[in-house]
Amino acid sequence: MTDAPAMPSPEELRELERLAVSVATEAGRLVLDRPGDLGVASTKSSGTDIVTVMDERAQDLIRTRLAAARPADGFHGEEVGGSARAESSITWVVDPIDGTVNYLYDIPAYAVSVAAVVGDPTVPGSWHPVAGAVVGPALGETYRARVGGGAFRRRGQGPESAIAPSGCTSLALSLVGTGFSYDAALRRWGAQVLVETLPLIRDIRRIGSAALDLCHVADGSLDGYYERGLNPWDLAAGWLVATEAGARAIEVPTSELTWAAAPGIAEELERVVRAAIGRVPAVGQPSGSTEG
Ligand code: LIP
Repeated sequence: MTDAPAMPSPEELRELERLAVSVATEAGRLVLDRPGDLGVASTKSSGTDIVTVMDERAQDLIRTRLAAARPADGFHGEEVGGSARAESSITWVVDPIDGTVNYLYDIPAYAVSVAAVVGDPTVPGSWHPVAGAVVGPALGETYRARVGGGAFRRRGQGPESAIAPSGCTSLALSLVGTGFSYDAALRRWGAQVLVETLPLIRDIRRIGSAALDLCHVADGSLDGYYERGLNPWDLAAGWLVATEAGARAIEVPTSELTWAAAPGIAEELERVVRAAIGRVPAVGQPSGSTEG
């Protein structure tokens, strides 16, 4: 890992967090109101990896608001055109609708994820979220966190409260979230890992949004979560919310394997998942060969 990038001042961290909440909340209202065409604008890595018109509109709104507030910052968004190098030390990593398929099917488990990171999010292991927000507009949930500031959730118009992971200490009694790639071969691989893991836990939940999965580990509504093949925009804000809430997680947000868990099961969950990964032949490898 390259030298740790400089950390913003406490005042700047508060400003970054406030801005993340503000733009994610505004984009959440736009997405929830669903003006105009809900249709699929295009597909990306596969026929099921969709971009809705609202993904693009929400990303445009977020990018416009962030550029007006902090013009020197970089931008790294999920949708087309979502990239600009930073002239400051901050890059915004944005998923305008995480859980896009849920959104398309009007299933409420989707979220706007906005994170300010230091380092370069296009270089694995070289970046770190420092402030962020995850807004689930259909769920009425707003999560926020900044480095050293803890993690908070607001439900509807209710009071904001500090959140913490569950007290689960038994993997066999743990409720674990996961997800699967849009790529068919990786989905088959993910299902094989699940076959190895499922008998060892209470049950699995496939919610369909990594950002919400990570926030649900942060507030204890999941005991753990793992997934491979995510992009920085899926996990940047949720990873910070989980770690600031006191969950254990992979030390640097990475798409190789994202995991987060209540402290009481973290070590065991990571060990079990990595062992399952080791037993399942890597995609494209002959059976019997595995990747760690
Ligand atoms: C989604 C992730 C989810 C994963 C889905 C998809 P998107 O992101 O949040 O965890 O399992 O396959 O990648 O594409 O909805 O922004």
